[in-house]
Amino acid sequence: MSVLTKTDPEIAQLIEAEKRRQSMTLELIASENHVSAAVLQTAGTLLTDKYAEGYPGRRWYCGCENADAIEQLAIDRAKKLFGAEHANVQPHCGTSANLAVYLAALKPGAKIMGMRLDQGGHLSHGLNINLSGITYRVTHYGVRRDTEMLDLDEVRWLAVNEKPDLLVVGASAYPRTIDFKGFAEIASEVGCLILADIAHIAGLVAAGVHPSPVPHCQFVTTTTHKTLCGPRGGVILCKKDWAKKIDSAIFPGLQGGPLMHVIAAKAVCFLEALNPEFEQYAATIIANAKALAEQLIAKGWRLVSGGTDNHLMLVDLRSRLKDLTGHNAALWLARAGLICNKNTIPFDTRPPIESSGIRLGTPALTSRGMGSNEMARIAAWIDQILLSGGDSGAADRVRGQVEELCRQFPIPGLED
Ligand code: DSN
Repeated sequence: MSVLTKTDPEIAQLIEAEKRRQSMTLELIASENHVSAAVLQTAGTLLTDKYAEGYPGRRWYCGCENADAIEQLAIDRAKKLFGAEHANVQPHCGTSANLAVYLAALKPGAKIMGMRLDQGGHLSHGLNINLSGITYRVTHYGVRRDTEMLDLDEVRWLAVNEKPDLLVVGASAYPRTIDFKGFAEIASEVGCLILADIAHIAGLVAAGVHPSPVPHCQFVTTTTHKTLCGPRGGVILCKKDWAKKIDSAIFPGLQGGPLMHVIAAKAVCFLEALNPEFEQYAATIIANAKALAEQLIAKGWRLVSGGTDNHLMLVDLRSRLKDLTGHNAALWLARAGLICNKNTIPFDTRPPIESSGIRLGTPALTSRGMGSNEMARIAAWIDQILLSGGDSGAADRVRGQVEELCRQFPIPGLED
C-alpha cells in the first residue's frame, strides 16, 4: 500500500478504513465472504493490464499466451469442481451470467418462469425493472403460504399452464434445500429448458453438501464470491451442445474484454475448492447456520420455514416485535458491529424498503474459523440488540464484545 499512499492518499486511506471495518465487524450478509490471501493477491496483479477478447487459442489480440493458459486452467478446474461438460469463466457477475444464458437460449419476447424476488428469488430472474423482465415475458412462482417452502406440485401446475420456454430455479433468500432434479423433471415434462442459478449455494454444491443441478440442467450459473469463497465474478456451466452459443452470448454478445486478474483469482478459488478440506469448510458453514438458527429460535425468534438447511436464515421480526422493521433492525445491528441486510419475508405486508425480516448468513464467519460456540454468542448479541429498541448504550456494549471476538478470529485475506 505504500505506493498507493503516495499516489492517492484518499483512496489508500479508504482501503485501510475498509480493512479495519471488515476486520472489526462480523459479516452476516449471506452473499458475502472473506477470500484467502492467495485469491486476494491474484486479483491485485498486472493481469488487469491485458486485453484478451475471445477465448483461449482464439483471441483478437497478440500476447495472450499467459492469459490463455490462465483461462484454460480456470475452465478446466471449474469443469472438474462441478462435473460440468463446459464452463465459461468470463461473466463479470451473476446477473451477466444469467443474461447471457437468456441471450443464448431465447428470442426476445420468449417466456421465462422464475422465483419471485420478494419470496427469495433474484432480480435477474425476471424482475420487471431488470433487463430479464424487460426483454422476456415472465411468470413467477413462490413459496407456499403455510410452509414457506417451494412446492413442486405448485411449480408443476404453473409450468403446465404457463408453458415457459425457460424455467429458472435458484434463489438469493431461500433457506431450504432445492430439489433441482425435481425442477428438471418439470422442465422436461413441459418441454422447456432449465437454468439453475446456484450463486448462493455454489460452495455447498461444489463440496457435495447440497445436491447439484449440473447433471439435470442445460445451464447452471453462479457467482464466485459467495459460499464458493472466490473473487467477485460469475461463471456459466452448460451441456456441451450449448457451449458455442453460451460463449458467443458472453463475448461478443454481452461483454467485451474479460477481467484476466479476476479469472486468475477464480482459478485459484477453484483450486482451493477442489482441496478435500473445502468439504469440511462447506459442512461447517451449514453447521454454523443451524447452530445460529437454533439459538435464535430458542430465544423466541421465528425463522421463515422454521429453520435452515443451508448457509442462511430469515428472521421474522414480527414474531417478537411487531413494529420493528428489517430496515431499523439492520441499522441497529450494524451499530453493534453485526452486519446484515433487511429482507422481505414471504407474503410480507411491508414494502421491500422497510421489510419485516433480516437475512443472516454464516459463510464469512466460517471463513474466520468460527464454530458453534461463537454462533451462540452472536445469537445472544443479535437478541440483545433487537430487544434494545435501538439503544446506543446496548450497541456500544455489544460492539466492544464483537471487536474482542474479531481480534480472536482475524479475516483470512490479511494473513500473509
Ligand atoms: N446481492 C446478492 C445477494 O445479496 O443475495 C444478490 O444479487
